[in-house]
Order: sequence, then C-alpha cells, then structure tokens
Amino acid sequence: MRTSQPRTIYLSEYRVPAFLVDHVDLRFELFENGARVHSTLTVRRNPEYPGVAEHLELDGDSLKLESVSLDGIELGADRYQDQGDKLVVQAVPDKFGLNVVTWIEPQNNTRLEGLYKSSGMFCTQCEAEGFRCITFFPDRPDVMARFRTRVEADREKYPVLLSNGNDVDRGELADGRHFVTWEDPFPKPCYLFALVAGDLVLKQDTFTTCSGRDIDLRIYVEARNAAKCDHAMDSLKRSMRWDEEVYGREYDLDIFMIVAVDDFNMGAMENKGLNIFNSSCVLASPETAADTAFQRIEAIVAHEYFHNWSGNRVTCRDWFQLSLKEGFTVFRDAGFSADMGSPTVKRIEDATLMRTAQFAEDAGPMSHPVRPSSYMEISNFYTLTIYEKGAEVVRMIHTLLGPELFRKGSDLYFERHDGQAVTTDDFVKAMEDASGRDLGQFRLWYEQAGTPLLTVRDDFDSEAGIYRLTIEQAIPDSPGQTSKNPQHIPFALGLLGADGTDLPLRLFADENDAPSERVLELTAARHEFEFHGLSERPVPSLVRGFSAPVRVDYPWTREQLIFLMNHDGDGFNRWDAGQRLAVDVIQALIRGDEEGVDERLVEAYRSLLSDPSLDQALVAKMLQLPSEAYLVELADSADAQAIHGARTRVLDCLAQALRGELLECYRRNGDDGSYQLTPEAIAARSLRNTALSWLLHIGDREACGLAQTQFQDAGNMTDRMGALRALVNSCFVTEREAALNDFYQCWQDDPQVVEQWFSVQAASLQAGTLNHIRELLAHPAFDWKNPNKVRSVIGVFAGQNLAQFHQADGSGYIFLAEQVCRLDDSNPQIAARLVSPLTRWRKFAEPYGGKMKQALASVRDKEGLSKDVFEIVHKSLKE
Ligand code: B3K
Ligand code: ZN
Repeated sequence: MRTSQPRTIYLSEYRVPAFLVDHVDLRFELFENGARVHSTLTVRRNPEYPGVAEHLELDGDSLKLESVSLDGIELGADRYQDQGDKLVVQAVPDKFGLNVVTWIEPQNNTRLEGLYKSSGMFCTQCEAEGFRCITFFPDRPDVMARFRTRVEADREKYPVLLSNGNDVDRGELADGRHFVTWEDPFPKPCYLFALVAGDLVLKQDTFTTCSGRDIDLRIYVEARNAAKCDHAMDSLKRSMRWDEEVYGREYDLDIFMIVAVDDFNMGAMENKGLNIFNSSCVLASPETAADTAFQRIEAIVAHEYFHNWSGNRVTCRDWFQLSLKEGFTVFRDAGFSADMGSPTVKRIEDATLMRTAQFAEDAGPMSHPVRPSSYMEISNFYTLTIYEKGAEVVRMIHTLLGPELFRKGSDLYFERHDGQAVTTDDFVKAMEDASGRDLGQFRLWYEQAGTPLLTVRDDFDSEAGIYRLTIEQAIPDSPGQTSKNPQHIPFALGLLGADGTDLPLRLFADENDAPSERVLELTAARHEFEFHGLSERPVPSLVRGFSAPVRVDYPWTREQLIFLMNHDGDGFNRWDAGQRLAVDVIQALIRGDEEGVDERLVEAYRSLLSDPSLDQALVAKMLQLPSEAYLVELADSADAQAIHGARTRVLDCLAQALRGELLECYRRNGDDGSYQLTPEAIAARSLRNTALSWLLHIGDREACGLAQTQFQDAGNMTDRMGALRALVNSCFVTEREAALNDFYQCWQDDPQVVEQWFSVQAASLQAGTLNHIRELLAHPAFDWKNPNKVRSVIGVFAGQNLAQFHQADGSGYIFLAEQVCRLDDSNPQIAARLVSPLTRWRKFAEPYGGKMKQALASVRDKEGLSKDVFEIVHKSLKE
C-alpha cells in the first residue's frame, strides 16, 4: 500500500508565478542510451507577485541533474537543492540566466510522458506536466516563454529532427551526427513544447490563407504509412478554411506539421506548429479504416488545429481552467463536423455520448464541475465533463446569444486575451461584454457538478385554449456539493398539432406571428408557461436538439412517442422519441411488466425500414437500439444480465418480424463500388451492415452467406468489418473462425487493422469470453507497452462487453483489477483510464456491485500504487 497520501491541489491556492521566463534555449543531444538536455532560461522576477521570493523553484520528475550555472558561473552544491520533484536555486538576483543540464532515459520511459521512444523514433508528450520529465522548469501554463530548440542526433537513424516553429539552422556534426535548430516566435507554456527525431517520410501540401500567405503543410509518417495521409491532409485544409470563415482565425506560422506515432496515451496533441498524433487518429485508407475512423480523424485533425487559437494563442491560467480550451475547442470541432456532414447525425452522436457516458461520470464518484476546484492528479481530469459538458456549456452560450453575438464574443475573447493565460471566467466575461447579456447565473454551469433533472408536466384547458407547461429543475448532490442553486437553462420547445405540424407558440392571447419554436430560459426552480390560442391538446417536443445537457422526466405515452418519431420537425427529437420508445419497451421487459415486445415498436421500425423517402442518415441512427451502457445509466440498480437479456429479446423479435424488410434494406443499400464519405453513402453502409448484423443475430443462414460474400468482396473496411462483426457475434462458429483467421492473415502487418481485429473480438458476445480475452493478451500481436493494443482488448472488453464483463462470479472484475495493477507500474495514465468501469459499482445490483467493489479494493491495496490510480480508486471507495 502507498504510505503517504498524494497531495490535493486547490484552485483557491492559485498564486501568480514568482518568476517569469522570457526565453528558453534548449539543446538536446539524443543517444541510444539516453539524452542530455541543456536548458538556458532567461528569468526575471514577476512584478505582480505579492511579496518577495528568495529562491527560484523549478519542477522536475525522473531527471538526473548534471550541472547548474547562473549567469555563466557553475553553482556549487550549496547554492541549490535537488529535491527530485523540485530544483531550488537559492538567493537569485532579479534578472538572470540559468543553465541546467540534465540526463534522461527516453528509451526506458514507459509512461509516455515527457521525451520517449516509439517504434525507434523520439517523440514528446508534455501536457499536462510532462515537460518536467525533460528538464527542470516552472511547469505551469501561466509561464509563457519563447523557445529556441536545437536537436542533435545520429543522421542515419534520425534524418528528421523537428520542434516547434520555423527551422532556422541546420548542419553536420562529428561522428555521423547532425543538428537542426527551431525557433518558435510565439510565447507559449511548456506543455506545448514538442520534439520529434526519426526516420520519417514527408507528405506535403500548401494552404493559402485568407490574407494570401502560403503555409507549408507537412505530415510525417513511417514509410509504410505513406499512402494513408490523404484524408488527414484534406481534413487539415478544410479545418483551416473553416476556422477562417466561421471564426475569422488565420494560421500564424509558416509551417504546420503533423507527426504520427504508434505509442501514444491519448488521441493527439496540439503542440504549437507540431501536432503529434496517435497513428490511429491520423492514418486512414478506405481499405484499412472504417467510416467511423475517417470521421474521427477529420474531427481530431480539426480539433488540434483549432487549438492553435483556442488553447495556444490564448491558453489556460492553470489546469482548473482546462475546459477553457477543451470545452471551447470541442464545441468548435463539433460545428466543423456538423458543417462537413449531417448536423442532425452529429448532434445525435454528441448527445448520445453525453447521456451515456458523461451523465454517468457526473453521477459517479469522480463527478466534478466543468471548472473543478481541486485535484490530485491532473491527468485524471481530461474527462468527458471537461471536454463534452464543457462544449455543451459553450453551446448553450451560443444558443442564448445567437450566432452573431456569439461571434462578436469570440472575436473579443481572442483579441482581448491574445498571448495570455486566462480563466473560464474571462471567456464568459468576453461573451457578456460583446453581447450585453448577463451571464451571472449561467456561470453556475462551470461551478456546480451534476446533471440537472427537469421534471415537466402539462395540462390543457380546452375551453380557454390554453396549454400549460410546468418545469421544475433539481440538481443532484455530488461529492463535496449539496443544495445547489438553479441554473440558467435554454429549453428549446415545439408543440405539435394532430396533423403533425408545429403550432405557433403564443405566450399571450393576441400574439401575432408567434414562432413555432421557442427557447425558453429557465432560471428558477419552478416555471409555469402558458401557450394560448390552441384548439387541441398539442404533443410537446421538449429540449429540441438537446438544447441543454439535462435529463427530462415527462410522462410520454407510447402513442405520443410514435407520433413524435413520425412527425417532429426536429430531427434530433424524432430520433430521441424512437430511443425513448425502445427504452420503455426494454425496461418493461426487465421489470417483467410485459410478457412480449410491444407490436407498436415493431411497426415503428417497419416503417423506418420500408420508406426510402425518409432521410436515410437519420434512419440509420434511429435503427440503432439504445446501447446497454445507456440502459445501465438509466437504471437505479442495474442488473447487467437482465439488461442484456431484455435488449437481446427485443433485437430477436425485431429481426424475426422484419426479416423481409431487412433483406430488402440490405439489397437496396448495396455497394456501388465507390467509396465516398457523404452522409448518404455513410448511411447506406450503416444500413446494410445493421441489416446484416440483425439477421445474423437470429442465425439466418441466407444472411450468413451474404456476410461471407461481403467479407470477401468488400472494397472498403467499413463493409469488411461490418461483415466480420456480424459473423463474430453470430452462432456460426466455423464461419466466424474462418473469417477471423483470414482477416488476421491478410492484415497482420498493419497495427491499426490488428487493433480493430482485437476490438471486434473483445466486444463480441460470442467470442469475447474471458478465456478468449486471456488468449488475446497472449497473442504475438498484443503489446503491453502500446496503449492502443491495451485499449483494444482490455478497454473494449471492460467498457463495451456488458454481458461478458459482468459475470455473476466476479471473474471479469478480478481480471480487470489484475490488468490495472500490472499496467500501473509501467503506464499509470492508462491504468487510471482502464479502472473506470469498476468505479461504477454503486450503480449495479447484487451480486455485481459488491464484487466490483471488492476488485476495486484489491487495486487500492497494491504496493506502490501510482498517484493516478490512487485518486480514482480512493474517491470511488469513499463512503
Ligand atoms: N490537449 C490534448 C490532451 C492532453 C492529455 C494529457 N493527459 C489533446 C486535446 O485535447 O486536444
Ligand atoms: Zn483538445
């Protein structure tokens, strides 16, 4: 067990830095057995610091200190203390140059923070606190400096040497070594520093900015991936244009670089001018990547690019403000993706992620506000709350202000704070100042955790023609927060007449030209709204477009839901009505209230399948049954096997009843041989693969033949994987084994495809048994040091395979606890991510909950537990 508890850091303890660094001069000598880092800092006292700091304190982690010099004079050991995590230089003058030389071992760095090696190349990851693993430095985002970086390495092994900014010098050195010097003219916090050294090929393009400057765009990859860069490059160019058009933001350096690395803890990183990407988030070809991967790549390339303004030019004052850059940038990338594809589908995907995973986080032991007030390990706070709820909060500001005033606000924000490190409050203030709106109460969205619950009730006075809607809001308690205040919630509403059209929403009897949709602003615990001049009781369409990240409790009847599915003018709410209907049917089966599957659900799905005149992108989404994870989230005390059983029964029933329609849908959406990424083409692939999977789910022989043919002949990975997934989840054992073997034989040299091969098995009800998962861990292609492999087997099994993970004997939990402990030693960030399914133990019924808790306790008791896992496990076990 850990002997000391890690320290908690509080927002209330924030103080401006005592010293500022104007300039950083770095020299890296890279060798096979380590790297020597020479750092020269130009330091001065911060005039805004209250009081006088005698000593300079720099952060460090796992560094071997070789020397310290002040203004060119080497300091004796009596002038400084190397405390491991701090270097304290005593009695420093007001202004000075400090030179520090450290030795590090990138080749042994398995945490993948700081400087490390991946597939033979050197690369870095500094956010949030990785720079301190490279050299001693004030590692906090409000210290912004200009960096000059010289990289020296063996020329043959590392022909490409990169860092931030522009390359200003290069040359040969003795012993077959060479160097390149990079200079970044923009002051930046050290978390945006990056370095890459490797044997990489370059894919190049140009972008001409709105002011006519030519930007040199470069994607660096290993030679074997040279043919997989086109989609990322196109996405980058589209992002650059979009940010100019929608936000008026022009790129500011002459070069923009992206590098793909195989071993990476997360998706990608927005280092200034030198984005580093997880290979799986940048490389794609139609043969090797599915539609979802293409869309993810487009979104992540855009996200990292957009950070150049929202994050880099204007950065965070401290890590409590993380959502300042992440929430805003997710909001920006969501707008981009909506514009590039189907806005309704994008909204459905975002709302699904919120309602399934973020609401769960918000109701669990790690629940925290969008601007947290304390943390132990900042890496644990790169959460759905910071990113996705943070984006929803910005989206609500956009809804309240309207697009023009929002744009005025973002212009003001960028102009006012360019080159600064600021807070979420500064962001809201800019929005207020530009719009004249008071967002005082709205700020509670940043301060209060928990998902508001809106209880909506209505009645209709047929004589007076008045429809009354009462809305009450309540925000549940969360760790450290009780008795919360009502929040300012934009509530988009429509009312449908019996003919399915939107009725005018008259707030007073003689209101002319009343709109057919209104955004009601909720600010109190209870509101009552009256709508006049109605001749019939309307069907309400509530929180259209998921206008706020809230839960809604309204006593919908199944008739109303079917009506909304067919008629709601808001595409999102049509989808939502279908989801609510399916949830209602599944929950009735779980409770045992109903014997069989309601015929009306079957008929609703029959109409979806049979009417090609409907928006097929929306239909493709509507056909997806609510996920097991969502059903868990909706349950008070989740019985994993009962949830799985009921959902499976509904799927069986739909597939049996709609066999003819499914075969017809499959044929109608056949592959025309071209691979396009339009919403229509994506929908067609989704529809044919959904049809196939449903038919294989009920063991349909004819469909098994179709799947085998599709698997063999597919011209793209979406269809090949669709067929493989259907086979792997089916009862056709021989066919499934043959397809899995075939697939591996064909793609074993492509790590990104092998990851998909692992995932499809780890998620499978048939193939994903615990024994099989253990076999996958022993497979030669599995690699404990590669986060993508770990996620594709262990992460998928524990996070997506409800029925196999939640075994009543607790074997799935014990397995996960073992793997978390194993990974905790080599890569704590990944271990802390993986443990999360166990933290939800309170949500599950017995015997699951109790056994999950036991497994969690076994992780808590591990020797030398990392700070990352410590924080999560202790918070989850707290009474
Ligand atoms: N800013 C990075 C995430 C860094 C995570 C550090 N543990 C990627 C992004 O959100 O764009
Ligand atoms: Zn980001």
